[in-house]
Amino acid sequence: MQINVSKAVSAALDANKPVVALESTIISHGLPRPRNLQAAIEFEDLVASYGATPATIAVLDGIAHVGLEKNEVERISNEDIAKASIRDLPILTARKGSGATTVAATAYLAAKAGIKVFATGGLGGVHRGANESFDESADLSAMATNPVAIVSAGAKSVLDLSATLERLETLSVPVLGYKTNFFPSFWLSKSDLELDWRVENASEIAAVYKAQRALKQDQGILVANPIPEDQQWEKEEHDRILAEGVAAAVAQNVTGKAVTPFLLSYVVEASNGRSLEVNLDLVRNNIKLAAEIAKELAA
Ligand code: PSU
Ligand code: MN
Repeated sequence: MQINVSKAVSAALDANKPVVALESTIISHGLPRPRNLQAAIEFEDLVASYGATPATIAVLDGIAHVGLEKNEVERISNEDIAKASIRDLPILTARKGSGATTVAATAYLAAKAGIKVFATGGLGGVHRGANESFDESADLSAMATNPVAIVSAGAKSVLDLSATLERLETLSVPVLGYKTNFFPSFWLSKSDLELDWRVENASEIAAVYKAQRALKQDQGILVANPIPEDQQWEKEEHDRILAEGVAAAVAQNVTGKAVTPFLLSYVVEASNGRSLEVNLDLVRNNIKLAAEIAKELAA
């Protein structure tokens, strides 16, 4: 597949300056219009404000773009484009189609372009009821094969977080709790799942990343970065609306790649936008840490 690295991103990579990858599925399928365009621009500006170059990644007309121009950011926000995981990339290439890349596809393309750090909202994972549905995000297997540090507020609490951590263990993906001993639960700062490893700063994370390369391992790192407690969603409302959303997905027979966008938009509506504000805040929080890690790795 042809990968077009934007001028700004390739200049930064050539000069060994910090670069942070951003995904496009969250823009096209995770956030409602027209708020999504505003968010896409804000995320890029935030990366830049922390001294790194943003590289939003998407597939446009069969070509993978690493770093988007302004009109391309508008395209992923306003056009109805497919949600694209790794397995969709060859199909979009053959058909000259467009796709918003998931965490999995973004990590894959970032790694190909030589980008080491990626900020998202929440990683995909094992869905509740996966013992019957087999619904496990390709984000997990992608983390096992792409050497990118992904900064995420844990995984979405609509998932089976315990099973998600078990799979990450099987896949040999290190999970580092940033200033926490517990796996964050996306809109909530913590779950009751304890992590093996806690780190206090970006330089510790960069050291693990470098050690992984020295060991010639193919895995990335999941940096579990909790939203600050005073910004999290109120637990009672969170638990109630999530249970409703999961039940609605089952009742309406939502399956496959439609599940995550369905649940996200369900909770945004049911919470009158409260979950959306928390979602945006946790991405902002992840971008800050990702930029710090990218700067450590470029130093
Ligand atoms: N995190 C967010 N919003 C999102 C997603 C993650 O804050 O929309 C997206 C990511 O692109 C992730 C995808 O890769 O949800 C997971 O989808 P699935 O469960 O179908 O693999
Ligand atoms: Mn799935």
